[in-house]
Amino acid sequence: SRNHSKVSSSPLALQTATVSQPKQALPEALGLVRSNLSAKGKREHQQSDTNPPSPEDPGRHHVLAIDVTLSPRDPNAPGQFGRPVIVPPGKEKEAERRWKEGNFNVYLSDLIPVDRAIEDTRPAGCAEQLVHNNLPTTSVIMCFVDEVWSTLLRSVHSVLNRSPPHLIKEILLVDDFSTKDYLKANLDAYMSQFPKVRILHLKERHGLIRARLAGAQNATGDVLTFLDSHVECNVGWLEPLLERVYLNRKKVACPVIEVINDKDMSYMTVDNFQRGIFTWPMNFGWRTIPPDVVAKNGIKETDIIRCPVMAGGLFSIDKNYFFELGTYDPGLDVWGGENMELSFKVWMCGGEIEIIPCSRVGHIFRNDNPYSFPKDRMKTVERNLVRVAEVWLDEYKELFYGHGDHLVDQGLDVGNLTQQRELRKKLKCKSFKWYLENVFPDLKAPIVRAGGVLINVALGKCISTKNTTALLEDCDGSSKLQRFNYTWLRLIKHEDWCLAPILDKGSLRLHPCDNRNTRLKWLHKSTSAFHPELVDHMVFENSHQLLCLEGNVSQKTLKVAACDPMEPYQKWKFEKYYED
Ligand code: UD2
Ligand code: MN
Repeated sequence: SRNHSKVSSSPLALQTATVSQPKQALPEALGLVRSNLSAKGKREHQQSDTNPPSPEDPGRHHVLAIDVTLSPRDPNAPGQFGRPVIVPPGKEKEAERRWKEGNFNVYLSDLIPVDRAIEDTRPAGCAEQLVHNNLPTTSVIMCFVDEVWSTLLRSVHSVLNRSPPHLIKEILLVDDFSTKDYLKANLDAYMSQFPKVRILHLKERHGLIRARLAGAQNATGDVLTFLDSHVECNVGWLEPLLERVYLNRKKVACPVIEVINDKDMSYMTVDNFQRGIFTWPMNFGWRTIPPDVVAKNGIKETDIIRCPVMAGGLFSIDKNYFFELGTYDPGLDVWGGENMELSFKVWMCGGEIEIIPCSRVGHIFRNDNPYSFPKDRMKTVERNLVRVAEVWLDEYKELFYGHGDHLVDQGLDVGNLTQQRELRKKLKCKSFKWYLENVFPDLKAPIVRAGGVLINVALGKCISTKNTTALLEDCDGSSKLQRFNYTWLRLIKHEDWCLAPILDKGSLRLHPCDNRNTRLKWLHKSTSAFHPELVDHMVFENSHQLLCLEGNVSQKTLKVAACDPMEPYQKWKFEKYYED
């Protein structure tokens, strides 16, 4: 049967960074301090007087602590200051029913103010940091499809309320062909009260990647700042990002992504020292820098963290640099993989990706996309990842294919890649090997899964090559003829020759290797996922049956026979396994 191991190769929504207990805000106390401010009538966009005195440096200033919501109209409103909210008695059913509108607690989002205050979660020291006076302006680009009304508004208000106005060239809302009536009827009118907000209505569904490109092409600011449409930007979020881009236009700056709880809408902070990483087959994740490394290197909470990959949704990038890099691969559809693509591209082509701990933006993490995919969801994400792997991973793409099950094996069309490959050449980007050694040395990326001699466990004999055949011999670890590599694409390779399950008078045939030839693919160890009893076997999967490689007792010959979990002569072992 073709019942392969169903290893999900791509989660369909971003997972949360590890979350610690929310800092216990003292809302009352904060409210007090904040009402004091409002007593002076400061409800305009201006620097609050909580800022420390100006530094000596004439070219720089302390990060502006602009927050128009410091003294909210209604301090007792639900969700105010990022507090958790409870669904009122009797409304549970309604809240439950509305969950699916956004795959989070939509009812509560509608209940809390669109301009609520949230706690300043920046680490100590951030407010005292200096940034340049002449920072570049930015276009904030927010793509959305059928976003929940109150959530979309809260995202926009958080930008307007907590950013220095002179740095916001515009807020570009890219409507990726939303279908919801409330958006069609009200969005343009609502946003028309904010001169800086522009709406771009796409004429067909582009998916978030091409929607961002449409935004970028229409942007007039120096820097592009991408945000999801269900976020809340925190105090002082923007300047630290722009400062990095200003210092070096090839830096891509990401805020710490905090958590707007999907159930109670509370604003929660996340653990410090987390890097954006990926594991095979290219799943994005967070990895905390180990405490001893933090201690040994004296890393501070405010220190910038270099990341092998970015989460994808929230970042600032110099506009011209983005276009120099060839933007995203426009062949990527709907959702997924574009964060990998841009991350590899940036690092391998001379840039850097950083998380800036003094910049913090909350995001609603959902367990599933709330919108539909024009084509099959799994196939869409898979196709995107294959495009990335084929253009950027070099020989390491085998690790991508070897982990989990891949639909390309079943004839998935990933489209033309010529332009993307040419772009990489034109930009003279470094190799993926360079990336692994210099940017992500802690990624386990053995190019083969196993290697050395291949022993028949029960017979204690090894496979040896003779011209274009292979047979059993006494093991000799020093003999070149007995060296094999088992690759992630499941080939058993001796140099450029591969073991084929074809017998010729007791010997196995060797064929020129071909990564795409399924007739050369052996399952070993990885079989455990769907046939745990055959884990030590060397399985060849024919169209309708499983065959196993078997050694012949007291002879040098080999055979291919029906798999039998109890048959000791069917058990094989490589000298060395590189998997963990
Ligand atoms: C994460 C990223 C997201 C994107 C994605 C991988 C964060 C916080 N989020 O997933 O930005 O990089 O990984 O692709 O890092 N959208 C459209 N058209 C579509 C689909 C989505 O405009 O066809 C919008 C959507 O409304 C949202 C944004 O794109 O504002 C990102 O989508 P998401 O929130 O479903 O992705 P998320 O956060 O799970
Ligand atoms: Mn999102």
